[in-house]
Amino acid sequence: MVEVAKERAAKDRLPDRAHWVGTCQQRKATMLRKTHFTDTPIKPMRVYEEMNKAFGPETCYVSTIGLSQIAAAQFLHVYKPRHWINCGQAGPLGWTIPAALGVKVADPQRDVVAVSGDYDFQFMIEELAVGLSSIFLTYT
Ligand SMILES: Cc1ncc(C[n+]2csc(CCOP(=O)(O)OP(=O)(O)O)c2C)c(N)n1
Repeated sequence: MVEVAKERAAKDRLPDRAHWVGTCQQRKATMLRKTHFTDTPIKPMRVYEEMNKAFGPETCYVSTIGLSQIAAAQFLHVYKPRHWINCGQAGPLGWTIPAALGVKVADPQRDVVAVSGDYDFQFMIEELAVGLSSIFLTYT
């Protein structure tokens, strides 16, 4: 597509979308999503806001699927490449715990935070025992 676009641009056959791009950029800059809520009972956004405060820029998040994962993708701040580990598409419930353990095994220095709903969590909860029985996870 890029090649075709370049060919068309060279022949002056590419529509000028600079105005549309400009309006998009202006909306992105001025219509920021509200993320700060102080309501009681607390809203999910508050949880992610506190997570952003608690976890540093080195944190690696692992999540599978569900509302908690969708909101995590929208509200958590991820600062580095490959620090948002998500199975993508129609994620299989239960993936989060073993995937998070796998990230820790692959890179023991990494701070790993698994974001999981209760249903996802219980699907493969036995993997916690696998983690506990090996050297990479300690119970405190
Ligand atoms: C093995 C499997 N079964 C069913 C689904 C369909 N499904 C996707 S999200 C979801 C609910 C997830 O609930 P929970 O893990 O508690 O997360 P929440 O949405 O509450 O954050 C279901 C049943 C799935 N993705 N994988």
